[in-house]
Amino acid sequence: MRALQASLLLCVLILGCRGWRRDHASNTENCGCLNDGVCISYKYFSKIHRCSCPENFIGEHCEIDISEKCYKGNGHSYRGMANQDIMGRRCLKWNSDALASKMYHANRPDAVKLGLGKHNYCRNPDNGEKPWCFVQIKRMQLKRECKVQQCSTGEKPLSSPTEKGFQCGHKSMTPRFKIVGGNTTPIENQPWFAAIYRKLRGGSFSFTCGGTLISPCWVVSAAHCFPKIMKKEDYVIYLGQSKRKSQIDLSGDNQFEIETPILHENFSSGAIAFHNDIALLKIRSKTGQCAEPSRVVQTICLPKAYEDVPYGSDCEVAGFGYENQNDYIYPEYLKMAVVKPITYRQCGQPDYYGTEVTPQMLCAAHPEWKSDACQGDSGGPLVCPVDGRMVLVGIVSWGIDCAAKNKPGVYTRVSHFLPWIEAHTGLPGPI
Ligand code: 4AZ
Repeated sequence: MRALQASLLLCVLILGCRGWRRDHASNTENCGCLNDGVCISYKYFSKIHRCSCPENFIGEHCEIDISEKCYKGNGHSYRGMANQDIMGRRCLKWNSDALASKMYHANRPDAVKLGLGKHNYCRNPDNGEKPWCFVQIKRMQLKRECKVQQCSTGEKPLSSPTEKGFQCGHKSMTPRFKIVGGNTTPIENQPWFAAIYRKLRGGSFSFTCGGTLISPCWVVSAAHCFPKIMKKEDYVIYLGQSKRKSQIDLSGDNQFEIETPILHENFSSGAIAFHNDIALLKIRSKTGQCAEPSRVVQTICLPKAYEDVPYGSDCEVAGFGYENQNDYIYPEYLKMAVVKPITYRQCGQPDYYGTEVTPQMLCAAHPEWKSDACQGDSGGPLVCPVDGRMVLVGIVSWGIDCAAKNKPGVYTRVSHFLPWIEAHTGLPGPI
């Protein structure tokens, strides 16, 4: 390192750098220049390399973008130069000795990939909510969110959390045939599905409800899955699993705990219905990270506020719920069924649910009452296709029996809770 600096100084002072030559072929091996930076070596000392950066980029690897004034999505790819926390405190350099014992610092093997280096610019290496940095507060180095704006993205068709690497509503695999009755499905076909387990009195865990990943750090579920007597420590959430867990593995991949549970403040139970049956769960892994995208983990798109999919759309409900109403064990593998949303008017008929159903709810059923959500599917997703992507239209909430004539499944109508979701997660509105 020192030799390189000395030679650069020599070059600048004596030779005016005319001795540097482009060295395209060895770019990746020798320099690792990013953003179209070109690896150059000094012709008299050909083992000495550096990156020559295009306009707007600086840094050893041209990794810093001086023109990036705001961050996109959750800022995982932000490479700008904001360097203060929201209180205006100066960020510590990622290579400072004080951060050596932290999880994120400039000496990690993947530091360049994460945007960490010999600088104090805000980054989001853990794929959290927004760029952050460490600041010195008394004798501690604490992680703090940064003073940096999210880029405004203008009007796009869906509210789609587009955090780096996630492509909401896209499946990595679609079954070749259309599933009509309920059927077993690999998680790749429902990669937003979250399985929620609850601690039993003996200390073991048992499957309790479904949920849906709406952004790297947030799962949405039903409020009735979280009785007041339970603590957040009593739950474990898994993403990316086709098979229901009969035991919780401690080192589990894609295993999350609840950092913050937010139950709707007006949640209540009626005679048979649940009202405002929605909960947001901020998730984090044992190492403090949010979800990472993969073939088996994907976010779902959110609908636009108060906008519905057409009645009669082929929507999908997924879960580990009972296969028949009188069952007493949950299936081993994830299942899904195709159901169609029906109008509030029809669902409110006296032979359906009468006045129990409200406009904050959405009913959906199989036209011949052959498939439905059932006990244990609560909290899970009802997703429908919109412009080639899947959108979260409902959250499994309640119903009389399962697949019974004139008794559709009833779902929390997500489009009516979009302002509530935005207010509590800070997720961007329709983008
Ligand atoms: C339940 O108990 C439940 N058929 C969820 C959905 C339906 C019935 C029961 C809809 O979790």
